Amino acid sequence: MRLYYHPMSSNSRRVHLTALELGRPLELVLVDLSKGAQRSPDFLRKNPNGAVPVLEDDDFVLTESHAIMQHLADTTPGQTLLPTEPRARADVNRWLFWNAHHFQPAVSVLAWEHLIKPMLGQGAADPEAVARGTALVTRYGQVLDAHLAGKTWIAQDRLTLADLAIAPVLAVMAPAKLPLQGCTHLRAWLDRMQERQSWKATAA
Ligand SMILES: N[C@@H](CCC(=O)N[C@@H](CS)C(=O)NCC(=O)O)C(=O)O
Repeated sequence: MRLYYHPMSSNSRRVHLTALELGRPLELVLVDLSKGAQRSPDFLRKNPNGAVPVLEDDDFVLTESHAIMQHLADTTPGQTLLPTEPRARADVNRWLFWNAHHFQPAVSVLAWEHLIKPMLGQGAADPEAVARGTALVTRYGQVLDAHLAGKTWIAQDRLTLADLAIAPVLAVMAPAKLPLQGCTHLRAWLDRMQERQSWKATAA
């Protein structure tokens, strides 16, 4: 299997983390986002959205990182990252959708203003965007923090795709100035994630 990715992409990282945790070998193909390789005609044929990650599993081409994680789990016999029992699976899925719909877009606002804009030389942070991003990350960060009180993992009392999907979003905690200092349960969980071999192996 081949993964088109970029090492600084949190969307790519959750797929790479999943493959490592599942013991699935991946051929990694760098898509140089800084040079616009995601908009080349060849790449747009794989993903018309012009974004990484893209998985090629023989003749099956799959986009969308959360869907790719699920496909990797579903095609790994004996895996425990994505339950098959419907309620347990739904419990994990709810966090994948929460991440894709609420948390990651909120963090992206601050990552763009504090980290990516300066890297690209696109000027100073916009105070209105920073205020909006700060409010959203605070709101959703507190949801996750409260959920993690007394828990080791996000879902099902074990490591699941929920943990592997959400942790990469928080890799920009300091440079994106995420307002999560008071979220002690969230931070303890992130520390546990950062201890994992898969996390260390995928550090940009
Ligand atoms: N919803 C997509 C988002 C993919 C995405 O936005 N990837 C970013 C990197 S983290 C990208 O390739 N951006 C390139 C661009 O927008 O030009 C997923 O989960 O896979």
